[in-house]
Formats: sequence, C-alpha cells, structure tokens
Amino acid sequence: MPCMGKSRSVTTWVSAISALVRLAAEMAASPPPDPTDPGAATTGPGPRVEAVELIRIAIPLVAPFRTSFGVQTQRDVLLIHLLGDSGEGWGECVAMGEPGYSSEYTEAAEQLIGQHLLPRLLARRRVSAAELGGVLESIRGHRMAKAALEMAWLDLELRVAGMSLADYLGAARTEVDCGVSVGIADTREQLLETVAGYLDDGYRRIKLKIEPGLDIERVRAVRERFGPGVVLQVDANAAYTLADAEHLGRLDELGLVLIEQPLPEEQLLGHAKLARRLTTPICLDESILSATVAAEAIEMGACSIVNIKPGRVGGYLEAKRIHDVCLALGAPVWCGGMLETGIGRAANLALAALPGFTLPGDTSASDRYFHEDITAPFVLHSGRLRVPTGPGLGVDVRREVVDALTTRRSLVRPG
Ligand code: NPQ
Ligand code: MG
Repeated sequence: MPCMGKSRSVTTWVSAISALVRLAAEMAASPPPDPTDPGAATTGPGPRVEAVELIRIAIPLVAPFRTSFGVQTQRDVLLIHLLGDSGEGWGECVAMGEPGYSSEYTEAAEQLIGQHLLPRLLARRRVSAAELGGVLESIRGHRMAKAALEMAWLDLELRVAGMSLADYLGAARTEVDCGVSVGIADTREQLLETVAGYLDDGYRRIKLKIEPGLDIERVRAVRERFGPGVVLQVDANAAYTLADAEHLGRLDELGLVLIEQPLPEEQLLGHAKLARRLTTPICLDESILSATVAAEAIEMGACSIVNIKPGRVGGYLEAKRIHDVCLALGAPVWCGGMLETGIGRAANLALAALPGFTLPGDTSASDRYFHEDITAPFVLHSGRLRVPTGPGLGVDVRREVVDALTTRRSLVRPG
C-alpha cells in the first residue's frame, strides 16, 4: 500500500510538473493579452511568411521639394511584399535615396533587410508583428528598415484577422485634419502662390520649410498676405545652431504654432536652452528616435510638442508608445510625413486617428506629391482625409503601376 501510494504520487507529480512546464512554455510563446497594449486584440501566433519581394520604385514628384538638406525631384522607395501561407502584406520604407534627413537611406535599408533582418525573422516558423521588435532588438538602429517590415507584417496579420490597423491601434476618429508641408521656394512670390493654392485646396495648416537666410522675411510675407487666421508653423530640419537663438526669436511675433527641429538631432540640451529663449513652442522631429527619447526630451524642456513619424522610430507600435507617453506628459503630438505612397499614407492615417493627435499633421492628399500613386489616391474632403476601414492597412496595391515604376526587384526566401 505505501509502495503503491508512493508510486502513484510520483506519477501524479511527474505529470503535474510536465503540465506546468508545458503551460510555462505556452505562456512564454504567447504572453497573456494586455488590454492597454496595441495588439491586445490578439491576432494569433503570427503569419507564416514563405517569401518576401523587395521592390524598388522611383516615383516622380509633382514638383521639386526643397528643404534645408537638399532638393528632391523623385521618391526612391523600397516596398516590402510579404507572401504568406494565408495572404499577402505590403510595407513601405520611408528612407530617402540619400542620407540627408537622417543617416538611413534606401540602398542601405534594402541591404540590411535582405542580409540581416529577414534572415532572423524567416528563421522562425511564425512571428507576430508584436514580436518583431524583440526578434530584431540585437540589431542596433536602422529604425526605418525595421519599421518597413513591421508595417508589412501588420498588414498581413491584420488582413488575416479581418481587422483594420486603425482599430488595432485604438483610433478615436474616422477622419483626420490635414496640413501640408511647403518646400523652400525660389522667390517670395512663388511661395505666396503655392500657399494660396494649398489654402484653396482646403488644407487646415501650413508648414513652411525654412533655412538660414530664407526664414523670417518669408514667414512674415505669408503671415501678412493670408492673415492671422492661417494656422502656420515652420520646419528647419536641423539647419540652425544655438548661436542663432536671437535671430530665431524674431519668429515669436509671427504667431506660429511651433518651430520644428531647429538644431541638429543630437542636441537635446541645445533645444532646451533655445526653448527658454523663445516663446514659439519647439517641436522635435529628427531627435525623437523612441518613446524613451520623447519622454526625456519633454522632461528636460527640449520640446513641448512631438512630430511622430512611425518610420523614424522603428514602426507603428513604437509610434503608439510615443503617443501614449506624450499624452501622459501633456505634450500634443501630430503625425509627420515622409512623402509616403498610398501604402504608408494609409498607415499614417490610422495612427493620426489616435486621441492624442490633436494638431493637424503632414498627412496630405496623394496629389500633393504624386500624379499617380500605387494605391487609389487619398483625396481631401473639407481639409480632412478619411481613415481607411478595410482589414490591414485598408488599401489595395495597383500592381501594374508598381511594375511600371520598378527599378529593381529581388526575392528573399527562408533558409
Ligand atoms: C520633415 N517631411 O518633416 C520631412 C522631411 C522630408 C513632409 O516635410 C523625400 C523623402 C523628400 C522624404 C523631403 C515633410 C523628403 C522627405 C523632406 C522627407 O522633416
Ligand atoms: Mg520635420
């Protein structure tokens, strides 16, 4: 009897322990849903990706776009096309052809994705979009490359789940107010004409690109021509130094919503010092690489407003975390733009529909940049764009347009 009892209890313990081990392994593989997290509405274990097309396209811009870092006449875009066992997914990399806005650029992103990121992801049977950041954590930086993959993964996963990106992220509205970014013009008259056209189109906010020498007088001309009712802001793309503080102070009387990224990316303390000398609020773009940087920048007084670009920060899930931290700290946010095609534009609209996005963003209509887009174009209605409601990003890619614009294509497979 004691012998039998002992033997039975050993058997019971062995099976109980192995059940616990199994349970722990399952819990580690799929952590319990956290209702405060994007992805809480779990979409399963993640898609199985069987092949990935890397497609480079060159799209001409409707007009040259001049900023303090250069002039662009076309967009050199890397597209990600996932072919999974249950469907397809599209993503877009926001990196530019040349490393002028940031250190990333298209060619490098394509190389990194093909040589380093996809091999790590495809080595696993299944990866969910929410797990992607963790799998790629050992590779430093290259946020634009990572964000492009995350976008494609989200599209595939949410299409399968029948859920829109807007619902997944926690959108609070069905349309978003749109602003437009106006490049540096050759002449003052051309600038006034361009701004007049955008105001006629219905844009609810005008952002003027500035650089040393083409700043105060240009902004004043726009303010004087269109009056105090026009919502106006400026973007320097890091073209100034702290020694320009007094000069930039002349913007204070022009009633601007904000000045965006006056100083170089790494100068958080410089921005904090500048902020104390201006009444115009400082908004950071290039400097904000993550939710951690956003929180620190706000806390040290480097900015009081944040431009959120999902590509720059490594993806939509980090963008949502920045939104959350800014909302908690009382800093307004708005959605930036990187001249996205309809793919990235659709995803940006989903993000811009979150409750903390209280300022109009650079989510302009497709025709601001392109004569022909690779999805159905986004069209302005009373200065707003509609947030896509279909599953995933909610847009269909026009393959024949992509093919006509393709400059290079490669296929990556597991193993
Ligand atoms: C910004 N975007 O806020 C960026 C910079 C920018 C809409 O002003 C090609 C590809 C040209 C990306 C020019 C806007 C670009 C680009 C400017 C991004 O700083
Ligand atoms: Mg900017």
